[in-house]
Amino acid sequence: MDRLDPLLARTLARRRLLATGALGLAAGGTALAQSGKVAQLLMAGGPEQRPLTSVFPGKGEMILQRNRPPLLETPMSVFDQGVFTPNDRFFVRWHWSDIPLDVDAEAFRLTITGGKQPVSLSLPEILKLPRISYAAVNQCSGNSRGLFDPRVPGAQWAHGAMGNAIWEGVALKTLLDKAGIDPKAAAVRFGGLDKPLTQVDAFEKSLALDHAMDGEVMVAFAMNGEQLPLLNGFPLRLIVPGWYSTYWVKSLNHIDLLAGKDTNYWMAKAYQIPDTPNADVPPGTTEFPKTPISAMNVRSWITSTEPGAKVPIAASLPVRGVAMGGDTGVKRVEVSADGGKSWHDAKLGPDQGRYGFRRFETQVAIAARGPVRLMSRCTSSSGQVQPMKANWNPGGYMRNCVEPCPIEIV
Ligand SMILES: Nc1nc2c(c(=O)[nH]1)N[C@H]1C(S)=C(S)[C@@H](COP(=O)(O)O)O[C@H]1N2
Ligand SMILES: [Mo]
Repeated sequence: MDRLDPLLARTLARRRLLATGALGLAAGGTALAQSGKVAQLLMAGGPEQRPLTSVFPGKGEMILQRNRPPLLETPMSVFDQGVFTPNDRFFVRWHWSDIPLDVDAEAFRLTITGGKQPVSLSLPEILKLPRISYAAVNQCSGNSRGLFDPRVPGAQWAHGAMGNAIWEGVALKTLLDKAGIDPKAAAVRFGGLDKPLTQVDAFEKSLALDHAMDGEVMVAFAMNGEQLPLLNGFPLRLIVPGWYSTYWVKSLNHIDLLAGKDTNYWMAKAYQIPDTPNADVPPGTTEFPKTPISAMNVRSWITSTEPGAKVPIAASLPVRGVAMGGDTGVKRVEVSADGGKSWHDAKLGPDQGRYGFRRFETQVAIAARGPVRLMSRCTSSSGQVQPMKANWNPGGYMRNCVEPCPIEIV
């Protein structure tokens, strides 16, 4: 028996997933019942509060950044609990408010146009194809944007617009081979069930043909062994391992092979970064050569302690966290307890593959009561090291500097 048969059964049973009222949409998107609990986030100007919410279907307690369309951030403490981010705590981001609130899994079709022949596949047909699976970090291009100084417009995320999961699905190549690649094809465009409310371009992204055909880019139907939560793209989403999640199109239902470059807004105008090392330009700069955002960079975060925490004095303090190499693995993580003057190597957790998180842990010695600046610094398998100085660009993209975690020993 196929081990994902229960998944198929659940997928097909899942016709109406969300009631509109549950998303607060019927009430105009404002009347979300709140618990009154707040999260304290360290942003560029100092600590800021955000409401915590548990009212979104399929989601546990999340930091509410915006409710229509939902922008839900994962609290950092979730990353301390394991290397994989549970589906019900995984962050959520949509651009347009007309998002799928229910999906008829039986009627659903994934179409491919622009190939030698048109393809239309039902979910049971897709679930019968050969599968691939790997761990990969899904990180928003603007993760940590709220730390940009000077501040920039856009979703004011702290560090929780990311998550690591085991994705399972069909290699995009397998699907494109079914369509047959026209020799003139240059790019592949992906779109989902969500729609803009006005006459503007739908959220569609594309990849160069050779990237789309690399055998790793995946059309996923499962996340951590379960069907995708509706808010994370049920029933299918694109996985582009090592690249920012702007390319990871959710509720994917159409794929188009294009003869030329994609000129739609989301490829040609949005998500452009400075074509400079680490997308860095002097603060305030607006004119620079641009290029579409692509691969992620090396990062790490301390998850065992929140910034601002008051920690009772002891001989040593355990420090844990998660690290990622970008589009390569993690080679090394160092930890500092003196604001970056001295560093020592942390112990790395099991290697989950080049695209996933890797946990690290160590103990730091505590000499006396008072303020301590904890830091972690990751080196990727390709030798990229997190810089001490933050990058800056007007889109608030690709932050990856060493993040200080100031605490107080009491
Ligand atoms: N269909 C669709 N897919 C989308 C988006 C969207 O607006 N619509 N947003 C993208 C962006 S910018 C991000 S950060 C991720 C967020 O994925 P998640 O909500 O599963 O965490 O979805 C990506 N895929
Ligand atoms: Mo994003």
